[in-house]
Amino acid sequence: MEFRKDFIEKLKTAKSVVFFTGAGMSAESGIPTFRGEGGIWNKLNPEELANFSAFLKNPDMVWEWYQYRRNIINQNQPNAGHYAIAEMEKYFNKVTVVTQNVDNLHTRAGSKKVLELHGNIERNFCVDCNKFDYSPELNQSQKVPRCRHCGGLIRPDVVWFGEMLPQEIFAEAESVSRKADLFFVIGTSAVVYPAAYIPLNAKSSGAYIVEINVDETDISETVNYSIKGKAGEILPKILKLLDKKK
Ligand code: BJW
Ligand code: ZN
Repeated sequence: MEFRKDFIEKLKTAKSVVFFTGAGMSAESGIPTFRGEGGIWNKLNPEELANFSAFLKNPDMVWEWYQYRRNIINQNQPNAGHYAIAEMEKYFNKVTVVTQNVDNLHTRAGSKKVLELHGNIERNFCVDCNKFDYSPELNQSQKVPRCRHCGGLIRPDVVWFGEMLPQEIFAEAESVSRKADLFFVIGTSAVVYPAAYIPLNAKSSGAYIVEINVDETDISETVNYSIKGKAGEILPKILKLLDKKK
Protein backbone atom coordinates (compact mmCIF):
# COMPACT_ATOMS: atom_id res chain seq x y z
CA MET A 1 0.00 0.00 0.00
CA GLU A 2 1.19 3.50 -0.92
CA PHE A 3 0.72 6.38 1.49
CA ARG A 4 0.26 9.91 0.24
CA LYS A 5 3.45 12.00 0.03
CA ASP A 6 2.23 14.94 2.11
CA PHE A 7 1.39 12.49 4.92
CA ILE A 8 4.84 10.85 4.79
CA GLU A 9 6.38 14.32 4.94
CA LYS A 10 4.27 15.19 8.01
CA LEU A 11 5.23 11.92 9.67
CA LYS A 12 8.92 12.81 9.28
CA THR A 13 8.65 16.27 10.80
CA ALA A 14 5.88 15.92 13.42
CA LYS A 15 6.86 16.44 17.05
CA SER A 16 3.59 16.18 18.92
CA VAL A 17 1.21 13.41 17.89
CA VAL A 18 -2.27 12.48 19.14
CA PHE A 19 -4.11 9.22 18.49
CA PHE A 20 -7.84 9.73 19.00
CA THR A 21 -9.48 6.31 19.08
CA GLY A 22 -12.91 4.70 19.15
CA ALA A 23 -14.47 1.25 19.23
CA GLY A 24 -13.14 0.30 15.75
CA MET A 25 -9.63 0.37 17.26
CA SER A 26 -10.53 -2.73 19.30
CA ALA A 27 -12.71 -4.47 16.70
CA GLU A 28 -9.81 -6.68 15.59
CA SER A 29 -9.31 -7.69 19.23
CA GLY A 30 -12.77 -9.27 19.07
CA ILE A 31 -14.59 -6.50 20.93
CA PRO A 32 -17.81 -5.47 19.18
CA THR A 33 -18.28 -1.82 18.11
CA PHE A 34 -21.43 0.13 19.03
CA ARG A 35 -22.64 1.25 15.61
CA GLY A 36 -22.15 -0.02 12.07
CA GLU A 37 -21.61 -3.61 10.95
CA GLY A 38 -21.66 -6.02 13.89
CA GLY A 39 -22.34 -3.12 16.29
CA ILE A 40 -23.98 -4.05 19.61
CA TRP A 41 -26.52 -1.27 19.26
CA ASN A 42 -28.00 -2.75 16.12
CA LYS A 43 -29.67 -5.20 18.50
CA LEU A 44 -29.77 -3.30 21.80
CA ASN A 45 -31.13 0.15 22.45
CA PRO A 46 -28.46 2.39 24.02
CA GLU A 47 -31.14 4.44 25.76
CA GLU A 48 -32.13 1.32 27.69
CA LEU A 49 -28.62 0.51 28.86
CA ALA A 50 -26.13 3.35 28.71
CA ASN A 51 -27.80 5.90 30.95
CA PHE A 52 -28.28 6.41 34.66
CA SER A 53 -32.07 6.14 34.80
CA ALA A 54 -31.91 2.80 32.97
CA PHE A 55 -29.46 1.63 35.62
CA LEU A 56 -31.74 2.74 38.48
CA LYS A 57 -34.72 1.08 36.82
CA ASN A 58 -33.00 -2.23 36.23
CA PRO A 59 -29.57 -2.30 37.90
CA ASP A 60 -29.11 -6.08 37.63
CA MET A 61 -29.72 -6.07 33.89
CA VAL A 62 -27.36 -3.18 33.21
CA TRP A 63 -24.72 -4.69 35.54
CA GLU A 64 -25.01 -8.04 33.76
CA TRP A 65 -24.50 -6.34 30.40
CA TYR A 66 -21.25 -4.80 31.67
CA GLN A 67 -20.12 -8.14 33.12
CA TYR A 68 -20.71 -9.73 29.74
CA ARG A 69 -18.55 -7.07 28.07
CA ARG A 70 -15.84 -7.27 30.75
CA ASN A 71 -15.55 -11.01 30.11
CA ILE A 72 -15.09 -10.42 26.38
CA ILE A 73 -12.41 -7.79 27.07
CA ASN A 74 -10.58 -10.00 29.56
CA GLN A 75 -10.57 -12.96 27.20
CA ASN A 76 -9.06 -10.90 24.38
CA GLN A 77 -5.79 -9.07 23.78
CA PRO A 78 -4.64 -5.75 22.30
CA ASN A 79 -4.15 -6.05 18.53
CA ALA A 80 -1.30 -5.07 16.19
CA GLY A 81 -2.76 -1.53 15.96
CA HIS A 82 -2.59 -0.95 19.73
CA TYR A 83 0.99 -2.24 19.80
CA ALA A 84 2.02 -0.09 16.83
CA ILE A 85 0.70 3.03 18.60
CA ALA A 86 2.63 2.14 21.78
CA GLU A 87 5.78 1.59 19.69
CA MET A 88 5.44 5.00 18.01
CA GLU A 89 6.35 6.73 21.29
CA LYS A 90 9.97 6.10 20.29
CA TYR A 91 9.75 8.32 17.24
CA PHE A 92 8.14 11.57 18.42
CA ASN A 93 8.73 14.08 21.22
CA LYS A 94 5.23 13.67 22.55
CA VAL A 95 2.61 11.00 21.94
CA THR A 96 -0.82 11.06 23.58
CA VAL A 97 -3.64 8.57 23.18
CA VAL A 98 -7.06 10.16 23.64
CA THR A 99 -9.54 7.31 23.71
CA GLN A 100 -13.30 6.98 23.90
CA ASN A 101 -12.82 3.30 24.66
CA VAL A 102 -13.37 1.91 28.14
CA ASP A 103 -11.56 -1.39 27.45
CA ASN A 104 -8.07 -0.52 28.78
CA LEU A 105 -6.39 -2.08 25.72
CA HIS A 106 -4.08 0.87 24.95
CA THR A 107 -2.61 0.66 28.46
CA ARG A 108 -2.33 -3.12 28.21
CA ALA A 109 -0.42 -2.66 24.92
CA GLY A 110 2.09 -0.38 26.66
CA SER A 111 0.98 3.16 25.74
CA LYS A 112 2.17 5.44 28.55
CA LYS A 113 -0.04 8.50 28.18
CA VAL A 114 -3.68 7.49 27.76
CA LEU A 115 -6.54 9.94 28.38
CA GLU A 116 -9.81 8.02 28.85
CA LEU A 117 -12.72 10.30 27.92
CA HIS A 118 -15.50 7.80 28.71
CA GLY A 119 -13.97 6.07 31.75
CA ASN A 120 -12.78 2.51 32.25
CA ILE A 121 -14.96 -0.59 32.53
CA GLU A 122 -12.56 -2.19 35.03
CA ARG A 123 -13.28 0.39 37.74
CA ASN A 124 -16.48 0.63 39.83
CA PHE A 125 -17.86 3.14 42.29
CA CYS A 126 -20.85 3.67 44.57
CA VAL A 127 -23.66 5.88 43.24
CA ASP A 128 -24.44 7.16 46.76
CA CYS A 129 -21.11 7.85 48.50
CA ASN A 130 -18.97 7.93 45.29
CA LYS A 131 -16.26 5.72 46.86
CA PHE A 132 -14.41 3.44 44.46
CA ASP A 133 -14.38 -0.29 45.15
CA TYR A 134 -11.42 -2.13 43.64
CA SER A 135 -12.09 -5.59 45.10
CA PRO A 136 -11.51 -8.15 42.33
CA GLU A 137 -14.55 -10.27 43.27
CA LEU A 138 -16.85 -7.39 42.18
CA ASN A 139 -16.19 -8.15 38.57
CA GLN A 140 -17.29 -11.74 39.11
CA SER A 141 -20.67 -10.83 40.59
CA GLN A 142 -23.65 -11.58 38.34
CA LYS A 143 -25.97 -9.27 40.31
CA VAL A 144 -25.31 -5.62 41.01
CA PRO A 145 -23.08 -5.39 44.12
CA ARG A 146 -23.77 -3.13 47.10
CA CYS A 147 -21.32 -0.63 48.58
CA ARG A 148 -19.44 -1.95 51.64
CA HIS A 149 -19.57 1.52 53.23
CA CYS A 150 -23.14 2.69 52.70
CA GLY A 151 -25.05 -0.10 50.93
CA GLY A 152 -25.54 1.96 47.77
CA LEU A 153 -25.56 0.50 44.27
CA ILE A 154 -22.17 -0.09 42.62
CA ARG A 155 -21.85 0.99 38.99
CA PRO A 156 -19.05 0.82 36.38
CA ASP A 157 -16.92 3.96 36.04
CA VAL A 158 -18.01 4.73 32.49
CA VAL A 159 -19.69 7.84 31.08
CA TRP A 160 -23.33 7.30 30.17
CA PHE A 161 -25.50 9.52 27.95
CA GLY A 162 -26.43 12.76 29.68
CA GLU A 163 -23.44 12.54 32.03
CA MET A 164 -20.46 14.89 32.14
CA LEU A 165 -17.12 13.65 30.87
CA PRO A 166 -14.28 13.76 33.45
CA GLN A 167 -13.54 17.48 33.24
CA GLU A 168 -9.77 17.52 33.85
CA ILE A 169 -9.16 14.69 31.41
CA PHE A 170 -11.31 16.35 28.77
CA ALA A 171 -9.49 19.67 29.25
CA GLU A 172 -6.10 18.00 28.91
CA ALA A 173 -7.25 16.12 25.80
CA GLU A 174 -8.41 19.40 24.25
CA SER A 175 -5.20 21.17 25.12
CA VAL A 176 -2.86 18.46 23.79
CA SER A 177 -4.98 18.15 20.62
CA ARG A 178 -4.83 21.88 19.95
CA LYS A 179 -1.02 21.72 20.19
CA ALA A 180 -0.60 18.57 18.07
CA ASP A 181 0.93 18.80 14.62
CA LEU A 182 -0.21 15.33 13.58
CA PHE A 183 -3.57 13.96 14.73
CA PHE A 184 -4.96 10.49 13.96
CA VAL A 185 -8.70 9.72 14.20
CA ILE A 186 -9.03 5.94 14.34
CA GLY A 187 -12.07 3.65 14.35
CA THR A 188 -14.68 6.11 15.51
CA SER A 189 -17.99 7.11 13.94
CA ALA A 190 -17.37 10.59 15.45
CA VAL A 191 -21.05 11.10 16.30
CA VAL A 192 -20.83 11.22 20.09
CA TYR A 193 -20.24 14.66 21.62
CA PRO A 194 -18.42 16.37 23.24
CA ALA A 195 -15.66 13.86 22.32
CA ALA A 196 -16.26 14.46 18.59
CA TYR A 197 -15.34 18.16 19.02
CA ILE A 198 -11.74 17.17 19.76
CA PRO A 199 -10.64 16.28 16.19
CA LEU A 200 -12.54 19.29 14.85
CA ASN A 201 -10.72 21.59 17.29
CA ALA A 202 -7.37 19.99 16.44
CA LYS A 203 -8.07 20.71 12.76
CA SER A 204 -8.97 24.34 13.38
CA SER A 205 -5.79 24.73 15.45
CA GLY A 206 -3.71 23.62 12.48
CA ALA A 207 -3.05 19.90 13.01
CA TYR A 208 -2.81 17.60 10.00
CA ILE A 209 -5.66 15.11 10.49
CA VAL A 210 -5.45 11.50 9.30
CA GLU A 211 -8.45 9.23 9.55
CA ILE A 212 -8.16 5.43 9.62
CA ASN A 213 -11.52 3.70 9.28
CA VAL A 214 -13.05 0.83 7.32
CA ASP A 215 -15.94 3.14 6.36
CA GLU A 216 -16.69 6.79 5.64
CA THR A 217 -17.72 8.77 8.71
CA ASP A 218 -19.11 12.15 9.71
CA ILE A 219 -15.62 13.65 9.58
CA SER A 220 -14.17 11.95 6.48
CA GLU A 221 -14.83 15.13 4.47
CA THR A 222 -13.14 17.35 7.04
CA VAL A 223 -9.87 15.46 7.51
CA ASN A 224 -6.68 16.06 5.50
CA TYR A 225 -6.20 12.40 4.62
CA SER A 226 -8.69 9.57 4.94
CA ILE A 227 -7.21 6.07 4.84
CA LYS A 228 -9.75 3.34 4.28
CA GLY A 229 -8.74 0.15 6.05
CA LYS A 230 -8.40 -1.71 9.32
CA ALA A 231 -6.53 -0.08 12.18
CA GLY A 232 -4.69 -3.32 12.94
CA GLU A 233 -3.35 -3.45 9.39
CA ILE A 234 -2.68 0.23 8.59
CA LEU A 235 -0.94 1.26 11.83
CA PRO A 236 1.86 -1.37 11.60
CA LYS A 237 2.52 -0.12 8.05
CA ILE A 238 2.85 3.44 9.33
CA LEU A 239 5.26 2.16 11.99
CA LYS A 240 7.35 0.59 9.22
CA LEU A 241 7.62 3.99 7.50
CA LEU A 242 8.98 5.41 10.75
CA ASP A 243 11.48 2.56 11.04
CA LYS A 244 12.86 3.60 7.66
CA LYS A 245 13.16 7.20 8.83
CA LYS A 246 15.66 6.22 11.56
C1 BJW B 1 -13.04 0.28 12.21
C2 BJW B 1 -12.73 -1.07 12.31
C3 BJW B 1 -11.39 -1.43 12.13
C4 BJW B 1 -14.85 -0.87 12.67
N1 BJW B 1 -10.49 -0.49 11.88
N2 BJW B 1 -12.13 1.19 11.93
C5 BJW B 1 -23.83 17.90 20.89
C6 BJW B 1 -24.46 17.58 19.72
C7 BJW B 1 -25.32 16.47 19.67
C8 BJW B 1 -25.54 15.69 20.79
C9 BJW B 1 -24.90 16.02 21.96
C10 BJW B 1 -24.05 17.11 22.00
N3 BJW B 1 -23.55 17.19 23.26
C11 BJW B 1 -24.06 16.17 24.00
C12 BJW B 1 -24.89 15.44 23.24
C13 BJW B 1 -25.66 14.26 23.72
C14 BJW B 1 -24.86 12.97 23.71
C15 BJW B 1 -24.51 12.66 22.27
O1 BJW B 1 -23.43 12.86 21.79
N4 BJW B 1 -25.48 12.11 21.55
C16 BJW B 1 -25.31 11.78 20.15
C17 BJW B 1 -25.10 10.27 19.98
C18 BJW B 1 -26.54 12.26 19.42
N5 BJW B 1 -23.67 13.08 24.53
C19 BJW B 1 -23.66 12.85 25.84
O2 BJW B 1 -24.69 12.58 26.44
C20 BJW B 1 -22.34 12.99 26.59
N6 BJW B 1 -22.47 13.78 27.75
C21 BJW B 1 -22.65 15.10 27.72
O3 BJW B 1 -22.69 15.72 26.71
O4 BJW B 1 -22.72 15.67 28.97
C22 BJW B 1 -23.00 17.07 29.06
C23 BJW B 1 -24.36 17.21 29.64
C24 BJW B 1 -24.59 16.76 30.92
C25 BJW B 1 -25.85 16.91 31.47
C26 BJW B 1 -26.88 17.44 30.71
C27 BJW B 1 -26.63 17.86 29.41
C28 BJW B 1 -25.37 17.73 28.88
C29 BJW B 1 -21.87 11.64 27.10
C30 BJW B 1 -21.55 10.68 26.03
C31 BJW B 1 -21.15 9.33 26.65
C32 BJW B 1 -20.97 8.24 25.61
N7 BJW B 1 -20.89 6.99 26.25
C33 BJW B 1 -20.72 5.77 25.46
C34 BJW B 1 -20.94 4.55 26.36
C35 BJW B 1 -19.76 4.34 27.31
C36 BJW B 1 -19.98 3.21 28.26
C37 BJW B 1 -20.03 1.88 27.58
O5 BJW B 1 -19.06 1.48 26.94
O6 BJW B 1 -21.04 1.20 27.73
O7 BJW B 1 -19.39 5.75 24.89
S1 BJW B 1 -21.76 5.75 24.04
C38 BJW B 1 -20.61 4.90 22.99
O8 BJW B 1 -20.33 5.74 21.87
C39 BJW B 1 -19.31 4.79 23.80
C40 BJW B 1 -18.29 5.20 22.79
O9 BJW B 1 -17.11 5.65 23.43
C41 BJW B 1 -18.99 6.26 21.99
C42 BJW B 1 -18.41 6.53 20.63
O10 BJW B 1 -18.51 5.41 19.81
P1 BJW B 1 -17.33 5.06 18.79
O11 BJW B 1 -16.11 4.75 19.56
O12 BJW B 1 -17.24 6.11 17.78
O13 BJW B 1 -17.83 3.67 18.19
P2 BJW B 1 -18.85 3.36 16.98
O14 BJW B 1 -19.33 1.99 17.17
O15 BJW B 1 -19.87 4.43 16.86
O16 BJW B 1 -17.96 3.45 15.66
C43 BJW B 1 -17.00 2.46 15.35
C44 BJW B 1 -16.25 2.91 14.10
O17 BJW B 1 -15.18 2.00 13.86
C45 BJW B 1 -17.11 2.89 12.82
O18 BJW B 1 -16.91 4.11 12.14
C46 BJW B 1 -16.55 1.71 11.99
O19 BJW B 1 -16.59 1.97 10.60
C47 BJW B 1 -15.12 1.69 12.48
N8 BJW B 1 -14.42 0.39 12.40
N9 BJW B 1 -13.92 -1.77 12.53
C48 BJW B 1 -10.91 0.81 11.76
N10 BJW B 1 -11.02 -2.74 12.18
ZN1 ZN C 1 -21.35 3.92 49.12
